[in-house]
Amino acid sequence: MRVLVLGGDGYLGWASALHLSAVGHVVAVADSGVRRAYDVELGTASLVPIGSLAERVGCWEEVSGRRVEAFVGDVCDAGFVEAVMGGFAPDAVVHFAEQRSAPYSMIDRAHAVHTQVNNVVGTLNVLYAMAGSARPVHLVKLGTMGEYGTPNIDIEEGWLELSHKGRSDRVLFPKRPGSFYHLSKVHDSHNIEFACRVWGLAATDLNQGVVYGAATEETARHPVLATRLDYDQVFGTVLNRMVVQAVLGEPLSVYGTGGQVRGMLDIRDTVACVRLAVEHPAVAGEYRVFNQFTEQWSVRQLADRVARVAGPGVTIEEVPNPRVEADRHYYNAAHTKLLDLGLRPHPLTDTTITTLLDTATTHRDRINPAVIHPTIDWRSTSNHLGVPVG
Ligand code: NAD
Ligand code: USQ
Repeated sequence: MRVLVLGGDGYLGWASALHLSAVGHVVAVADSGVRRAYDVELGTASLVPIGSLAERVGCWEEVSGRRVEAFVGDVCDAGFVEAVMGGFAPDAVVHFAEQRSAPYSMIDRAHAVHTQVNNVVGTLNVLYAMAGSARPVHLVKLGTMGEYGTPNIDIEEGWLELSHKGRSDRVLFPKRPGSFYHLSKVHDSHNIEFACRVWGLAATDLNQGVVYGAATEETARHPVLATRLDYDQVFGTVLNRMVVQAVLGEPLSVYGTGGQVRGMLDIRDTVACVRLAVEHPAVAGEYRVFNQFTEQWSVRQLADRVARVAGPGVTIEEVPNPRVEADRHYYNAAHTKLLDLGLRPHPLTDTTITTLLDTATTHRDRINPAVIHPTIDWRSTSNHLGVPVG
């Protein structure tokens, strides 16, 4: 298949593009480079050094003999999206190209507006380009488990059979997200479902949980193929951050009491799930949702696990929660559809944590301790990055 990966320079987009290419698909990536600009804005950088997009695709061709075409541009530019879609003629578009940090979206008005405009407009441009395409295109869109929030009922995969006053219907599962970023994904989901219903498009919304891990089979083949790894308070995800804190000898930061439960998965499972979704497309008019995670953990359980594997001297600290979120709640989310398609998960093991600790130790001199502590307070409408919460 011909697969266009939007956001193909990012943590997951790059790894997914290589995996799709490795298994024989004809792959192109498109990216504006805005994620690298956020690094400059935030005074941080990927823990693992990464090459430029041109260096990366050049290295992949040398290592694998396979070519990945690279397009540089903004998906908020409708002309760019139409030109790339028209020129490359994909069978599937995998859309990762969004501002993906919840804390970034909660800094202040400007960052909330940027997040929602970037994400919602980019996705609308993709939907319009698909609707205008002469050939059918399957959209595989990265959504998030955080769209659902933490309801006091079981979470289904996107849709809910509802009975009300003696009548019943199949409705989109109710959403109660926890940040302006997560809300942007809810808005996307509604727009995608509408486009499938009205224009007959085919789409898979991958409601992904929190990802951890530094490498996949393909990114490990050469240092220039490494994908980015974030540990800062804005873009670092919880397990990746705790591993870096352990290597620094700093307490592992549990926000609040750490009772908040999240669906999580290894980056090796992300690339496998994306491939499964691409290779088993939705049909015309179908909007389907897969909950993309393999295990659910509380933040406290994760911290305990990292502390045990990292060894004596690593402590855990409950810090005032900068976010507004429940830290005691019911959580039971369905996640069978990708397993039914053949996903064979990599559960979190001590070896995975040890490998991450080794990666962080190798690049210890690149860690900037100043960007780790949380300073973005959900309760404030105007945060200053350097001012501690609490
Ligand atoms: P990332 O920030 O590392 O990568 C996103 C890429 O998209 C970046 O390279 C960025 O430059 C690009 N991009 C952003 N806006 C763009 C635009 N308007 N035009 C062109 N390129 C643009 O993020 P990631 O961790 O790889 O996440 C990828 C997707 O997966 C996101 O949509 C995110 O919401 C979703 N997701 C990520 C996680 C996770 O834990 N990392 C979990 C669930 C869902
Ligand atoms: N947390 C801590 N300590 C930390 C960092 C985080 O306790 O040092 C807690 C947070 O309060 C939260 C949980 O860990 O309860 C997860 O936080 P996170 O920063 O790892 O993840 P999140 O902000 O939810 O966002 C990440 C990705 C986002 C994706 C989402 C999937 O950045 O792109 O959509 O995971 S989900 O959480 O399922 O919505």
